[in-house]
Amino acid sequence: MEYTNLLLEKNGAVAVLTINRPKALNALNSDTVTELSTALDELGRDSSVKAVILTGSGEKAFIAGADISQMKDFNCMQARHFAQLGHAVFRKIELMPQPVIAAINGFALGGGCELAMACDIRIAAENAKFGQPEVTLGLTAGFGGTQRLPRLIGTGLASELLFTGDIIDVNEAYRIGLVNKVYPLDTLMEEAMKLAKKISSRAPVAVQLTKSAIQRGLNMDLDSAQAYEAEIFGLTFSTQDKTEGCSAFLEKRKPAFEGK
Ligand code: CO8
Repeated sequence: MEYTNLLLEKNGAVAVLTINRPKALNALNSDTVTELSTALDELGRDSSVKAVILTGSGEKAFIAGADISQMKDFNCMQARHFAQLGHAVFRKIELMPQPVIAAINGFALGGGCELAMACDIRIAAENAKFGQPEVTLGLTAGFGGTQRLPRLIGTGLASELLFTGDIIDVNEAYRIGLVNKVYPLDTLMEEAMKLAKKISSRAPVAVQLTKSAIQRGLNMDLDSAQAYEAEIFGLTFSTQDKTEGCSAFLEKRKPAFEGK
């Protein structure tokens, strides 16, 4: 599939999805969000892909937010539809089988910060900056920021960021747990690839079931979530990968997982 605002490349079992509107600092207009939806469906169906890296084009921005030039003319109904489109597409990231790593190579503001938060893992470059500046535009966060930010960093810190619209640097983002690791910009993609390849080398079914347990479990009470965990734990015992992984350990050799 050809995309206008995205680049989709594959490197072995790792797919790299790049938001490619560098002149607008990769701002998300509705066409880009729609293309993202199609690309996520394509990747989710592709069993050769074991991990995905999501990043932005250029050296300045991951994504500088929703496209303000498009949004400024929205009426209430169009704004609501755009928010709902973002919700549905970002949720696909959480519910697709493969882990998604956000490689944040610059500004991650508004919808950009919200997209990063929908990814399973966030790593960032030293120039990355984060924030939900919607209140400085007379808006609220609309792509899940009011929900995912408190879940990730706690209500107090999230409220401060959402009420002030303050932009924080990568050190603060690391301190509050918004990103896992910080790297020089010129090594960010290499590090993202290393992490994606490490994940891809693990038993694929187990990794995908783990993601499902994390994402589904977050919306359940503890008893239901643990019951779900027990079910998927049991399911791994029907896989060849479990037989191979346990045998390889006992035979003191590296496992050769086939994702079955
Ligand atoms: N939308 C559209 N264009 C953008 C955006 C954006 N979010 N961000 C940057 N651009 C454009 C600029 O207009 C500029 O275009 P041009 O060259 O044609 O003038 C180009 O990108 C480069 O930007 P700057 O010249 O401004 O670059 P600076 O280095 O001076 O500044 C900043 C970089 C600080 C990132 C600055 O561009 C900025 O503040 N951008 C806006 C950040 C922002 O407010 N983001 C939040 C947007 S609102 C949002 O995301 C809501 C999400 C939920 C939507 C819900 C649906 C209704």
